[in-house]
Amino acid sequence: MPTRKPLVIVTRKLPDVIETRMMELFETRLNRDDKPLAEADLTEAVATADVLVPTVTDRIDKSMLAHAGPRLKLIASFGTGVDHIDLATARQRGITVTNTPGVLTEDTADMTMALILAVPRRLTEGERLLRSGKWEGWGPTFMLGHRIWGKRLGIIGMGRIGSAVARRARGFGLSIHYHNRRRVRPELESELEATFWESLDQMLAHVDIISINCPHTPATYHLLSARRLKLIRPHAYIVNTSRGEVIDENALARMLAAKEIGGAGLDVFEREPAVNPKLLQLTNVVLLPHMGSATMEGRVDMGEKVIINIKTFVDGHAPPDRVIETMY
Ligand code: 8YV
Repeated sequence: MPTRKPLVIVTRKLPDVIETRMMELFETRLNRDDKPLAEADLTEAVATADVLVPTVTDRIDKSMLAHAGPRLKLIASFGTGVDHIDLATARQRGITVTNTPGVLTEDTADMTMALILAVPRRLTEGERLLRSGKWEGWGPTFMLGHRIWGKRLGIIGMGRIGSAVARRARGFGLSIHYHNRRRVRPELESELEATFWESLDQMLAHVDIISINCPHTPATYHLLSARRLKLIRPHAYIVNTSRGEVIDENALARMLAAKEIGGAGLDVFEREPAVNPKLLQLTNVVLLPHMGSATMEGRVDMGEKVIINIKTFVDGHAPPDRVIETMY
């Protein structure tokens, strides 16, 4: 790293307090109007920065990294997921990648729990009806949803967020089932009274609510494929606060429309910000615009992490949140 202040290029608007601190510490180029960078502008940023601070909305793939200038040594991503960055190419080009894990766990778990509650209890459907002015008053069989207490929750990906979802879900009377690459520590399993399913197929056929909490990697792309979606019980619900790519969105929309799956709560989509038009027609889905971790506190914590990663790196130390490909 140079002895002058490093040029840090930030691709999106961050909280003011974070931008101010970055300006103090580094030569920082901000994106004040927050328009996602066009490909040419991102290319220019990659070619000139010492440190790039991208977000999930920037595709840093092999062809983008081919434009990396000799100065680019660190990509300090603002976010936990790193599926928008080609990690292997970054490594080959000697570029370190960091992310912001841990600080979004509780917020994302809250939003997951909110969707787990909202879909079976028809929360947004009821709200839409009331706002439309068509509510004619209470009735014994009006707006009946399904009970949450006593149902089985199947968590796909029992990492930090998956475990935080499980802790919340237990308070709502759900029993915890999970599928993960590795079985978790016995202490965690017994704390959560969680049942491990080595076979995802078998777990899918057994649970009432499915929550996706694994990262999107080549191994989890369309993990819920059309074939696997067919294993899910027709009354079951799917909640996804991870990445849209983990589910075959077309197949899901088709099956939801055909009532072959009970409902879905989706905060993420395969081609964001585009949403499969079929999903928009359905009443048995709750759709959110990727806001699982969107709290003021969370965004500031993420920004702090980005700053710490940059500062330690430019001071010649190993940044705390270095992303290693084998972690994914
Ligand atoms: C972030 C997320 O808001 O951190 C992640 O992986 O999905 C989001 O909650 C976004 O990625 C910021 O880049």
